[in-house]
Amino acid sequence: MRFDIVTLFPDLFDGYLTQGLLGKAIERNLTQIHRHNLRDFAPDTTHRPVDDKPFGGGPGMLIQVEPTVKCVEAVQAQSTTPARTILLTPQGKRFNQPMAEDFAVSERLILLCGRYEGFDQRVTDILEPEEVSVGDFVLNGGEVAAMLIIDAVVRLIPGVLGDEQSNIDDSFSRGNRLLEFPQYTRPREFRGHSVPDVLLSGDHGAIAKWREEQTQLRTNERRSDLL
Ligand code: 6GU
Repeated sequence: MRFDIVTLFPDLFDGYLTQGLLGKAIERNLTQIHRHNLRDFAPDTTHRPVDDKPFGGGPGMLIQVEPTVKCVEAVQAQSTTPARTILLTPQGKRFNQPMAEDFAVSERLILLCGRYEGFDQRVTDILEPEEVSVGDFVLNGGEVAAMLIIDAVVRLIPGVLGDEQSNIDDSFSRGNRLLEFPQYTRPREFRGHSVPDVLLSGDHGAIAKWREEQTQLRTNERRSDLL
């Protein structure tokens, strides 16, 4: 699966793309992640501005339509596989696990990261991207949202996780939409805090029952909207 990130700050992704699970997935060619600098598509090649003041007035600057549309068209043309285009904006549809699962079955995603007050409306009118938000808060730009989406999607690509089971058990996946039960590892006791006896009992039936109860309890306490 290929991701194309369109951004004014491609270097923001440097560490993110080389570390951990994602770094491994790229090394193993399970995913390809390309970055594209919007500034490369600025019509004025001396100072390469890509933003301007909104018509009608108002605070801040908007990303202009020309470099954005040209950049996305150039990226689309790099492959014969058509890409789904995602525009990251707090005005979008809220990202969640079913959306991640839906993205994970597409071969190519273009992620358009906004900055400033967002994009000229004609970017949406012309490219007809899917507008996606990662939550009810405002970020300085779409880059962190793009990382979040890539993170959630890449781990659903077959072979990325060591244990294929581990994303079936994840909270919010299609198999289990409740919160996860608490887990413990060694030592058995730390500063008077002990591992629950049942987990040391070797009674697999009792362990499964305890975990199920903990899932219900936790979900009820923290996210009763999921029940
Ligand atoms: Cl996708 N972008 C920005 N700038 N802020 C956000 C967001 C996206 N999702 C939630 N807040």
